[in-house]
Amino acid sequence: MKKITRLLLIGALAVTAACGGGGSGGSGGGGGGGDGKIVMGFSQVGAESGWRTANTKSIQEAAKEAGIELKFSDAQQKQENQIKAIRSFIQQKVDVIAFSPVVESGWDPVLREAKNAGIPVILTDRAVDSTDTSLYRTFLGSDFVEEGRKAARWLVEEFKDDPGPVNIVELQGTTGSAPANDRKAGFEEVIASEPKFKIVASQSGDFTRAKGKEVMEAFLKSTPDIDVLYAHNDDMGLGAIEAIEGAGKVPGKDIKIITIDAVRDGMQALADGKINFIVECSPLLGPQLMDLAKKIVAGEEVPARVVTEETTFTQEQAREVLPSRPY
Ligand code: GZL
Repeated sequence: MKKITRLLLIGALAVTAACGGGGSGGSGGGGGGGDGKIVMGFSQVGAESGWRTANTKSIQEAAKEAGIELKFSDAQQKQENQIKAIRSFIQQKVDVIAFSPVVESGWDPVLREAKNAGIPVILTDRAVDSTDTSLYRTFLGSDFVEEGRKAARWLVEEFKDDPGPVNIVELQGTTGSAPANDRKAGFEEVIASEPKFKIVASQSGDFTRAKGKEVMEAFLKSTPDIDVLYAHNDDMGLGAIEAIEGAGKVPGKDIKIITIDAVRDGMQALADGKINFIVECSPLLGPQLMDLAKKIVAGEEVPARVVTEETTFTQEQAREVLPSRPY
């Protein structure tokens, strides 16, 4: 009789261990924090732009609101710092890891380490090019290809009565990043059907105002007859405006400018007529990210892809919405 009792007891203990809630390593259930709180390790790209600042604020405020303990790391736009941070989160046995990958490639080894540690990973803002989609649970962020298409569709309409050639210079985002690759692809896909549009120069401005100004100064020296600037974010466009004015030209008139993001400074320049069109890319991902994290830690299914809603702005629309813009 004793033997049967012992076997039943062992079986019961084994079942409890397998279904045990929470605890570190995101095995579902509660959180890893001592007080049952979910602990999230977040690796942020850096602080390179107004968009990034707004994104960081959204994540930090949403974590507080959701009662999630946030371990936040700023990678200063270096992939090796993000990999170090993710390894540190694994060591600390957080319940869930979220990050915005600064570039698309080179993530499989560290994501496999997180998977082997039983810690779920959420991609937010930018994607990775891993073919093994089991390495992360979901990707929350914009459709950058569509953002590039929206920019080009406005350009085609704006220049529909112009026989061309229409000479375009392009300030690309961070080399190798998903937004830079995809915004370029979407834009080129749409102008491909209109041979009058020519990208006569294209270079990375690393999503920063300073670099955008520097590269635009070089474009203005080396490239005659620039009709349009397509900048992958507002910050590079704002830096380019300084260069254009420094060259004695009028931004928004001598050179039409299209940017992406719609942060406050960009919207102000749009309202002032220095930018002609902005495609919105929402940084306010915090609340959705925390909701996804809670569901994943609780063992619930989540969609593999969550696309953020966003729109576009003309100069007139910018003047209307500026007073109520949250960032
Ligand atoms: C887009 C984001 C980009 C922004 C830039 O989701 O990754 O990075 O467009 C930011 O402003 O630097």
